[in-house]
Amino acid sequence: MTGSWWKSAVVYQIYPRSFSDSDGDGVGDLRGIEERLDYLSALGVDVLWLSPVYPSPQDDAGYDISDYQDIDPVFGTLDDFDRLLSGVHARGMKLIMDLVVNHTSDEHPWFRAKRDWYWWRPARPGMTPGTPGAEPTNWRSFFSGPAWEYDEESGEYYLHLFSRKQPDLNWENPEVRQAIYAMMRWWLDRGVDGFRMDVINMISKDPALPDGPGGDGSAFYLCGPRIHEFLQEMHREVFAGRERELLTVGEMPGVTVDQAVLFTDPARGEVDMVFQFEHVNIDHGPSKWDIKPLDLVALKATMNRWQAGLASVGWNSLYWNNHDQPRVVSRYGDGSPLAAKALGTVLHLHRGTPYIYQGEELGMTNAPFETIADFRDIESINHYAEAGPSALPALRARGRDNARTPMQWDASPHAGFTTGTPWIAANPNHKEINAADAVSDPDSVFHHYRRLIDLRHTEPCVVHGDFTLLLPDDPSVYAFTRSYEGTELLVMANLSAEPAQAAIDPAWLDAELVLATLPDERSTTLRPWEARVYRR
Ligand code: ISL
Repeated sequence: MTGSWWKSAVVYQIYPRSFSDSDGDGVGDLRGIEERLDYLSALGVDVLWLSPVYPSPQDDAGYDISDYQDIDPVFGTLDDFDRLLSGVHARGMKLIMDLVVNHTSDEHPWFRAKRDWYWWRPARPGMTPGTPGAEPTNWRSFFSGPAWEYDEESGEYYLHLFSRKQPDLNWENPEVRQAIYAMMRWWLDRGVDGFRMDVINMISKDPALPDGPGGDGSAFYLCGPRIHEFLQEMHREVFAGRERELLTVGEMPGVTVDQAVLFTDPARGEVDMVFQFEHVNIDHGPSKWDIKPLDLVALKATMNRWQAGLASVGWNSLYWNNHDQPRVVSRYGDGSPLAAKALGTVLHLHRGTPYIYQGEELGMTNAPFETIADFRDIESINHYAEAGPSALPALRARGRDNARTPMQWDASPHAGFTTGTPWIAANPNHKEINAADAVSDPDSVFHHYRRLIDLRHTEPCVVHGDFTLLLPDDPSVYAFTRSYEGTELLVMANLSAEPAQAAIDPAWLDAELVLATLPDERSTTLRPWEARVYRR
């Protein structure tokens, strides 16, 4: 909204539960975030995105909201929020909120008072309500089991694409939409700078709610019939005419490039950018637990398709990590600081707005979960209940809790996150990987990320340059150029543990080496996990 200021911005995602605990109750909070603002400002990020801090039974770690216009006591108060927001603004940063309006908590007062704001359906004809298989459709929930919960009292079922404590709102009802727009205006009037919109491409459903193949109803709720109409209405009702610089980013599982062009075409007034999922879905089968090794050629191909598809209209968001994904340095890297730098370099030099997830700038890794008792996430716990102990290797590799262990501030107990007992154990590697050490070491992942952010702020080619993928079939080297008004950048990274010969024009070795993760050897051979950026 208002120009395209966000094209040169870098966004930092905070997962408040796990960021910084000021009061020793083991859960991060708003005052904890406030105490860390100078760290974020030193990193150089422009925008902070807060995962949900609203009152919530915390069934899905805050993505089940029971009051949209308050703060959960575990995180603080509205006064704490206002103080945090002014601290963010005082440092020249912005703050966006998580907007979770595909569903509420079943403990939101709306769920009892406003039955027709949700999706209710009778049992399948001829079946006894409440018995297995009698659900209105065969849809499966993202968190295992059917997407329908039986309600004894009314004898009907309600739809929940996520947990049974997250009933889906019925956006067909105009009262629902107006209530949400009013709530969004309330936050903007309070001073927030925009929203990250949770599963926003699921708000329009085919009202017939037909059965889907194998229980997959996604054809009837992903980018449904009225999705563009709803987002355009939201834009008019909430954002249009506001003079401030705002940011909207829609989380959209299953979105295609063609749809993303429509969602992000500024002329259509929908959202500024979307989170797509192709690049984080390529290392598994139809189920996220069916894990496969990374195919780098396929990763480059999908990234390239998104770069090309949004080159002239629309805009990309760029991310490796968030609170739902395992840590990229463990997933697409080998867990080392060098791999963290290489992956960061590749991502940040694409065209689009980069998102950093807390701890990514330290090279934080997946966690050494041993038994199911080490996990906290409903998705992992439900999957284990359904699939049994054989699910553990996949949970360890891909479980969302990998992203949710405490932010590693220092080498002290619990990584300096809390003086109490953390709600989930800190990764023992905080003795080696932590912010205190990283900030004082000019060669750290942290300082590399700081330089990447600085390059975006100072080199227009990073923001605006055309993107050309090189060596698409090379299984180890990720290389591309960017070009803008006579400036050309070459990015090349060896995303493997073996030396790799980069088949690029050796004349590039005479260009200015803008960023490098290893000492300059003026060679087209890249050392394991080495990354370089040249400019000419
Ligand atoms: O995490 C996922 C992969 O298992 C996704 O399916 C994820 O559930 C999906 O991306 C939607 O995520 C968002 O909505 C969920 C919430 O649990 C996630 O944390 C949130 O990012 C429901 O609100």
